[in-house]
Amino acid sequence: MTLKLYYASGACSFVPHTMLEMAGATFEPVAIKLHKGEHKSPEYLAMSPRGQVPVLTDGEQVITQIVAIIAYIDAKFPESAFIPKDPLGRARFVETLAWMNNTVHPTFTHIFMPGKFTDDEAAQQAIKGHNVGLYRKLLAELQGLLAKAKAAGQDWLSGVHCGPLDAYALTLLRWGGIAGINPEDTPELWAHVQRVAQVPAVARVIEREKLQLTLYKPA
Ligand SMILES: N[C@@H](CCC(=O)N[C@@H](CS)C(=O)NCC(=O)O)C(=O)O
Repeated sequence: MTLKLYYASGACSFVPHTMLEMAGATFEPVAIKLHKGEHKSPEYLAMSPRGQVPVLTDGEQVITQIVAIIAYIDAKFPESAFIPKDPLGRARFVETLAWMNNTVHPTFTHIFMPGKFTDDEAAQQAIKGHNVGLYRKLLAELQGLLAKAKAAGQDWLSGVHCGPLDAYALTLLRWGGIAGINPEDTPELWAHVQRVAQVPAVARVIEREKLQLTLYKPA
């Protein structure tokens, strides 16, 4: 069965994209241009009615939602040990992943796509401004989680090696730059992200997606 990953450059799909590269999986990366609305095309919606990336297909099976895709790739490539096996390590991994996916990520959606939440343009500006403040605090919290991991002797957020939580951290910090947040405001997190970017499998995805690590432009 052929694995296909539908991804958009710089989007949250970066996380499973790096996992597939780290696992040395044979897969077809399919680029979707969100700015051109390719995720809302009839063909794409017929495949995945939620109209978002990432989507992983394995033969006839269509899997959406980062959390489910991460769990699937982990189970398919057990030798990559993406998710810790011990009960507490596993719970801590899912705890951070869930928080990234259900709290930090949607906060950025309010900044990047405020039109999803209201048609009122003035309200969109207010939503955006308010969420930039929240996002700044969440990045500081993420830096705190990294410090905690390091204090516990872990070099990576994901555990003993670079993994999905580290790729998600890179994505979230990069998005901070789009929101006008200087990565230097969270220097330990920024240093970590630069280290994540040098992991060969991650570097290959950065190249394929043609990403700049920071999009921050001083005002
Ligand atoms: N809850 C979804 C969120 C996916 C998501 O927000 N994807 C974004 C890119 S980062 C997207 O496709 N946005 C386009 C849209 O929602 O119209 C998941 O975990 O996979």
